[in-house]
Amino acid sequence: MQKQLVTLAASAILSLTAVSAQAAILDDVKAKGYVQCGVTGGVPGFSAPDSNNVWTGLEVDFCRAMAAAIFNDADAVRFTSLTSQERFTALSAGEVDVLSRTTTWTMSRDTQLGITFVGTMFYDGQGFMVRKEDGIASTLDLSGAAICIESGTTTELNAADYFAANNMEFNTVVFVDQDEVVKAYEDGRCDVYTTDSSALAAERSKFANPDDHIILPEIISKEPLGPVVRSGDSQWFNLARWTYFALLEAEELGVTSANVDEMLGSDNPAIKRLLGVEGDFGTPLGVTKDWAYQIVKLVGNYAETYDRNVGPSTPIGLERGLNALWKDGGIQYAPPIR
Ligand SMILES: N[C@@H](CCC(=O)N[C@@H](CS)C(=O)NCC(=O)O)C(=O)O
Repeated sequence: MQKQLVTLAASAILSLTAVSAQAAILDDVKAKGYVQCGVTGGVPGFSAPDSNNVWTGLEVDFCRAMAAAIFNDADAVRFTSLTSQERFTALSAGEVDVLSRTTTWTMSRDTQLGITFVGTMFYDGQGFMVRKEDGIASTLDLSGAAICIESGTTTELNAADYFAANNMEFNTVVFVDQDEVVKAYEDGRCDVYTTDSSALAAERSKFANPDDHIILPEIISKEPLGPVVRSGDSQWFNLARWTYFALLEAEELGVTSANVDEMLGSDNPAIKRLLGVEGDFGTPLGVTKDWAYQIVKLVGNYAETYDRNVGPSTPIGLERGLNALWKDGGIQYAPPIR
């Protein structure tokens, strides 16, 4: 009997803790008035400060979209630059509310660090860059070459696997900071620079002579990049996850920042639900029913953020590829809002 009481008391404490943990982050964010967003030190197109020190990029837009949903103000975000090595500790320690930083969703990260991946904002894969003048045509020609790599990344692990699997000599030069990696490659201390292929394109766009460098054709890994939150707060997780889905759903339904006001009058029931004209899908997330309207109005849909940050007309120049919506041959897919 006594044992049962103790067990009951323990489970009551546990569920109380779970309830308070559940509401904590959104309440804190509302109280302080902004979302603290963990980003890179600067990867153009993904998260980088522009010439006026304003953060822009696909990953930045995700945080801006969360702020739009919470505050009707996409600028209610502050950014913290984090290296690959420090990013997970910063998130676990509560230094940031969400991490939106070229971060690959892997099983050990998702299950062993007290953090939870929200979704895949960008399907990527690891590639290799070399100097054109070196005449290298394939990653299989890289045995023994000096390879510049950032530490604390999947990049290191994938490259080690790939070289071992192909019986190639693995010779790395490892740095904590991305700028050091790129500088070492530019200074000729390494023959090869390897990272997520989107970031190779982003870095190459910053080089003095981008055409002197080529990205080899092989992609050696899956790098699903997405936002991450602390585990144990389902309200905050749901808000993050449905912010991502709302960006996709808006694209799928043809709702853009330019036409969203007009779309308020649409007869399409899916558009009415997305924009909060019919039903209330915001209150259960802890925000108002026009949460997705605010996201689209203030940030745009997924295609808009993709196109202005990393798309073919930007210096990064990435086709949609896997990141197209499912109905256009890609794998970006949002469950229905209903
Ligand atoms: N996606 C990989 C690599 C992430 C990564 O750190 N990439 C580098 C190259 S793009 C980066 O973002 N560096 C930015 C920085 O260190 O500020 C991972 O999650 O481990």
